[in-house]
Amino acid sequence: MWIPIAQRERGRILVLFDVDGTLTPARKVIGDDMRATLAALRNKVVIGTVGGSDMDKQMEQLGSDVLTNFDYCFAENGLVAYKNGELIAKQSLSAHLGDDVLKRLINFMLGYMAKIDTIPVKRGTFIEFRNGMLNVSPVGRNCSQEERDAFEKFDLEHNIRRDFVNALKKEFSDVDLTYSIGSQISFDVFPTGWDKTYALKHVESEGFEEVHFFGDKTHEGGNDFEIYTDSRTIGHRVESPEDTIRILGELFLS
Ligand code: M1P
Repeated sequence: MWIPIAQRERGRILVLFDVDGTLTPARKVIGDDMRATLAALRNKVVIGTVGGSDMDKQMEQLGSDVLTNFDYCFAENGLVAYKNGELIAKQSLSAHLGDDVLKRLINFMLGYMAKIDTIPVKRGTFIEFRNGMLNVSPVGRNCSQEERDAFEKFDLEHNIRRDFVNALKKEFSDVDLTYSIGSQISFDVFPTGWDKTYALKHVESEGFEEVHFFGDKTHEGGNDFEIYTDSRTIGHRVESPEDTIRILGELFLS
């Protein structure tokens, strides 16, 4: 059982975490060391997730008890937001963009992907329609772990995702969209401003004295960049979940 926020030693401090590459290896499950570190941390400060993925994937990776193990869970960059296990906000991409724009976008993406012939394999689920974003994967989201790793390597050499994003930017210069290459096989597309800083809207009125953010994709174009460089956060760049544990130890647990 965790200590109520008011009784935590440093309960005016909020520590937010990216998921893939920060709390877990990309798309894999959380380790026992990280679980124990977060449980100890939660006795001192307030903790939350800010993932690019949807809530189902946070549950797969962080456990079905994720909503009770974190004070805040922000999925899809905070477009879906939970506080103390309760849903507090949900954004809608279709309401924001309108179906005409969405259809144009999806038709273009499917057409573009149909013409990519260089990648070694294609599987299924090329576009995942989420509450607040489209997640687009040229290899297909239901590829195996081996195919996922192979695509990432291939993409590093051949820039499939970078070229795809450039084509989208050109074709949809009239729509204010942001394209974010988050992890291994896909990129996210969402209205500009709906990046991870969106999650900060939900904590602004809570009066935290410090908001820390831990992430691995903090370079420009990475999906942690905006929140990591935001003036409202103290950003920590990590190389891996082990690195996150090390920095937490130094800052909060020693
Ligand atoms: O959390 C980072 C990214 O994780 C997944 O990326 P990929 O499947 O390409 O490894 C996706 O869920 C993506 O939306 C998310 O940004």
